[in-house]
Amino acid sequence: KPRVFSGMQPTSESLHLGNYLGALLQWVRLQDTHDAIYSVVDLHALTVAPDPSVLRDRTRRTAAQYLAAGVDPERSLLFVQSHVPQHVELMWILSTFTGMGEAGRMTQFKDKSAKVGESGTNVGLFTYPVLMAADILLYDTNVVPVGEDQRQHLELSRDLAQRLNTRLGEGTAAIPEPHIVKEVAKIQDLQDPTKKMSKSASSPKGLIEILQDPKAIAKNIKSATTDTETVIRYDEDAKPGVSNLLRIYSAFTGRAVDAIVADYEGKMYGHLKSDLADVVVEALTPVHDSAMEWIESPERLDSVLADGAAKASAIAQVTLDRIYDRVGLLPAL
Ligand code: AQP
Repeated sequence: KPRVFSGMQPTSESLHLGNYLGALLQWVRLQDTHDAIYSVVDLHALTVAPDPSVLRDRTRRTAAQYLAAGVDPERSLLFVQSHVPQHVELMWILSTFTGMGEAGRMTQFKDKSAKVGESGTNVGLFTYPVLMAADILLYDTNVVPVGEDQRQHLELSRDLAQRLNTRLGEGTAAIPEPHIVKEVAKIQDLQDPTKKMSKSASSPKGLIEILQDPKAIAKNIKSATTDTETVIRYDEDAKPGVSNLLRIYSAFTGRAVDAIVADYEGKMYGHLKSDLADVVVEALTPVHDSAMEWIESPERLDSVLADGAAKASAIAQVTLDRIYDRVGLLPAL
């Protein structure tokens, strides 16, 4: 079976709808056809200097949400990145294959460091995509399900894999393919639908969070920014707000956007929002409840994570040994 790998950072109390539709639901689907490995990438989260007292809790909460959404530990490996030390070891090797200019062109680094200014940024934020490449290449990953915002990072992972094969011989690294589902790859902020829904940049009203109170979810949907027209139709440029709501509606119901638009002919934005709020709350309630059960049984959760880390580490060590050997490191006796 082809291998799928992906991860998310434990940088908030709850994942948002972009994380859920753009990534997590794709992870769940790919388990049927792929050998799946999913990680809570806590080392990546250190780049934003999280409060140490909340990071551990958010790491468990993020894993709980993976499980609640349908990542099945019987079929997939689920682990915390810092439990598998090979990620950092491979990252060092890859950093020696990465050009300064190449890393400096990453738009996420440019955007995030521009916000905090050069003195507020850190080297970890700069090398973030190299650690991400290590995450991916360590498992000889074929497919990486992510949202649109990660496309450029994935391109770097592919370039690094190709470079390893050119310099160290074919078969050194597998070349990963992005799995980006166009319709859900960029869920927009409800308040500012020209921007992506984001853990760090969205206002609380711009977000829909999996673990949010259903009333707050409905309220945020009902106060979503639309436009001054009154017609419900799909037009990403002229009507980004309405188009975003239609895409979310379509993702949850499995119905085509055109069919939804036809249903709402002659109706008002308020109708669409109110129905969408019901659809989203109904779909997220079982996920919310299951996540809370996992969060309330940390021993059970930690045992799933320990099992995942042991198995992931065994796979990772094989890749790391191969690459250490090919770059010419002397094996320890
Ligand atoms: N708005 C989005 N629409 C679709 N997919 C999205 N993803 C994130 N936002 C959207 C995808 O969710 C995964 C989360 O990866 P991450 O934890 O590394 O977070 P991120 O990409 O940095 O995005 P966030 O969650 O909104 O955080 P910030 O605020 O830091 O930008 C990835 O697969 C991502 O593509």
